[in-house]
Amino acid sequence: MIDRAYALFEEQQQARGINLDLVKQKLQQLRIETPSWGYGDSGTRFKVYQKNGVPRTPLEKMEDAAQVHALTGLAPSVAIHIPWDKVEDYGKLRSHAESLGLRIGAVNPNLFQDDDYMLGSVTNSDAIIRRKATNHLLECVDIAKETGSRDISLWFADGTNYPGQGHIRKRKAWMYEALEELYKKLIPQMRMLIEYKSFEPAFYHTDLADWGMAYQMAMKLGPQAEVLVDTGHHAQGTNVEHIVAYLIDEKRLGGFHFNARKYADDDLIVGSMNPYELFLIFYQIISASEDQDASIVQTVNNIAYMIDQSHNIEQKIPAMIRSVLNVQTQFAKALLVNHAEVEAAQARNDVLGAEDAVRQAYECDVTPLLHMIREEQHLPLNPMKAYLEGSYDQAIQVRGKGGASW
Ligand code: PSV
Ligand code: MN
Ligand code: MN
Repeated sequence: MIDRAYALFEEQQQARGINLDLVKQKLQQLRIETPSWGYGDSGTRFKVYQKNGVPRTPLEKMEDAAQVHALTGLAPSVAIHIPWDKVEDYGKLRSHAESLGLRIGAVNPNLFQDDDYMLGSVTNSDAIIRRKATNHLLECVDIAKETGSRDISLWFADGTNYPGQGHIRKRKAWMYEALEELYKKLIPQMRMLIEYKSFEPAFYHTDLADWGMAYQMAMKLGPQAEVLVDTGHHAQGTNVEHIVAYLIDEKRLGGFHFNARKYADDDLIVGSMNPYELFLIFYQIISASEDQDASIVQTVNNIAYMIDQSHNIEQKIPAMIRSVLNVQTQFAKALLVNHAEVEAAQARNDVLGAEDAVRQAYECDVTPLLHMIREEQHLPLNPMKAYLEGSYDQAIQVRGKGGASW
């Protein structure tokens, strides 16, 4: 059945001029990092619902993440958040992850859950608080060395609520000062990824509000600083794939935080609201991966695909499986764009022809392709079903309620 469906799919794609061997090779290389905080209890400012079976420790978060990887083959690394994932011995956390077939990914400092940071962390007008915040950033580099992590992933809640509340230019200088100190502590194989967000928790101004500000900081800092695009951190209607193409071209796109949004930074399951946007992001990335310029290709190869999801009412592990699979589906579809066809249409200024060539790939049903890839890797054809029918969920119920939360 799988073979028959795949044979038909192959025939159809060959007729469209697509080399499926290459597509399969790229699909097999796709890796998505899941966030430790996506496994713990989280919610909105109104309520955090405590779920039964939620991990109680960072070690248990790794165990849950290992399920996602075991069933999908797509998620071999886990981002950690300090101090949410604070442990005595990071070497132990690392070996626990490795014993489960995982590795520890990006280290995320937390500069937003301490009373001292109410008016800013690295941009606070009080030098003592700025020092404390910068020390935390430096501590995260030490942790990354122990966990073997390449990336320090930075998101700052810093901003103000009212005009005049803070000195915007002084805060900009303080932000740079802290980032520069962090940059100097990175070892050569490390990177810092600078995330931006236009609003929330501050509502008048945010110190790193958009990709341009993050990019400018990265440029001033040096080649180990890059921009992280969180898909939920833009104003409604922003063309995120344009930002992606621009940053790749400038060789400063370091990674993503994928999630879905309807209104604001909703942190919903990836691909649940606007899968076409995700497809178009991958279309830009894949098109850049075929560039003649080797440094563009290298930028693309180093992009960290990460999920940043916060579950309020969802079951944690299935929600993560859904996200990871949705990323894979849109990536697979984007691999089916016939770039020569798009370029030919562009060359004749054929607006509708170009749009059609891109959309055609999105409209393909990639199920036979994904089934074949999973079968070849000895994975369940339907990882979600396999999880729901398996015994893991039952086994973790003994953890009870009141597990780790953010
Ligand atoms: C807050 O907006 C946020 O969702 C950022 O996107 C961070 O990456 C994440 O929390 C974890 O700190
Ligand atoms: Mn994020
Ligand atoms: Mn966010």
